[in-house]
Amino acid sequence: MTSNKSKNTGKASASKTPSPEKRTAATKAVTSGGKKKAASPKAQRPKENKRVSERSPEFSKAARTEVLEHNKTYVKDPVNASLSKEDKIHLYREMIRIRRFEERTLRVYQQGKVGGFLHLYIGQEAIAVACASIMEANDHVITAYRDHGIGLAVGMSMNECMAELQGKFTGCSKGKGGSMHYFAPDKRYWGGHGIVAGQTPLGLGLAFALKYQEVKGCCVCMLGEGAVNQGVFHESLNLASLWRIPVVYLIENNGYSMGTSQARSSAGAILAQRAEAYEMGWDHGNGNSIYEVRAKLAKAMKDARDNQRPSIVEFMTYRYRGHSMSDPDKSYRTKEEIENYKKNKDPITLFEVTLREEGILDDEAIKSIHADATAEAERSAQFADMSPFPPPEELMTDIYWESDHPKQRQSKGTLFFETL
Ligand SMILES: Cc1ncc(C[n+]2csc(CCOP(=O)(O)OP(=O)(O)O)c2C)c(N)n1
Ligand SMILES: [Mg+2]
Repeated sequence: MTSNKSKNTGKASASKTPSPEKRTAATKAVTSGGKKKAASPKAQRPKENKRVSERSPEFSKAARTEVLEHNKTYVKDPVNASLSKEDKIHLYREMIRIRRFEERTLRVYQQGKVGGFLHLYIGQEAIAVACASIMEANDHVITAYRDHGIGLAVGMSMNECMAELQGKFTGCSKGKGGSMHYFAPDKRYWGGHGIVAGQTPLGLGLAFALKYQEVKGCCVCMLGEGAVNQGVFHESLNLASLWRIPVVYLIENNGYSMGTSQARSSAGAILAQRAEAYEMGWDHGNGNSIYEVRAKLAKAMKDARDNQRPSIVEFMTYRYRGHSMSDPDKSYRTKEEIENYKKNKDPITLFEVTLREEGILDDEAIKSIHADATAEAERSAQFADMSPFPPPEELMTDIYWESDHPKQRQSKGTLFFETL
């Protein structure tokens, strides 16, 4: 086992960032603490919502000026300066694909075809797409249950994702995982985990394996801001720093853990700063700006790969929909707050404005990208409808008691070391 006690230099990789935006969350008591017995997702299913597109038609002038000014800095970062016109269109397309997919899953859920929960990623697309776009050949990624966005971004097909949601055999986990358990080991994507912060020691383990095998790479471990107070996260940070494990903890700070705002649950404004306690690097930025996420995350990942320096990078973002489909989303935040994000900070609109300004996108191209993504999502819903459920004997496969030893293995899954 490799142990390395030399110290990281703390804030070295942190850039000067403004205080996180003050969120105007309503502070009224919420029900997510567990007093009310959770009704089944089906029972709480909201009525069919006709307006499924989250795309805001108007984008304020002030917001437009702000984003163009903001991106002037980040477009020059080497990781962005090297992007071709096609690369940029690809990033834009991937964000649209995620949004259209999520909107389609919402309808599928409302039609009663999804068992269990459904946590939508709408509003957070820039982070997943940025992350996948800078992963190198030996980099890995793992996340929590809000896992559709990164799944599509690393290259999973809408078909296998949509089928998984509906418990179909053609799904990525043969219909046995559902929304919270997307996996694509061939793409070095390790899921899809329902226990808050449960993925944080696993991400550490993936990164440790890289170090142990002397493979140059890193693991990006995504987590919500609600996971930072879990003990296991701190145990993971401790070992990451002590053994210099190439892991990057990427906090997607959408302001809420279920119905609890950050202000009500966590001490300190910038959560990534907690890295200092472990002598790790940290950074903080705007998660709605894909250029900024790419610039800051690329730096952290490079530091992990090249110098075995783990870090925490936190990006401020927002989810437009409730925590999950069973969240009526009425008691803990205001409609105005949600509208403000859609209207002025939407990651897709921000990038669209930027790419128009750069002369890369025009009305026609935008229209066709949207139409393609909508059609692809529609096809995936049809694919899932036509797919079979797993046969009963599948109940006894892919379960924990199966040996992982190469000679005794019964499962057909992919093990981590086989991907190296
Ligand atoms: C250990 C544990 N405690 C509680 C829960 C219930 N729970 C599910 S999601 C969630 C909120 C997490 O919020 P955050 O980490 O901010 O992620 P987000 O949903 O915003 O993406 C909670 C408390 C759980 N799944 N696991
Ligand atoms: Mg959150």
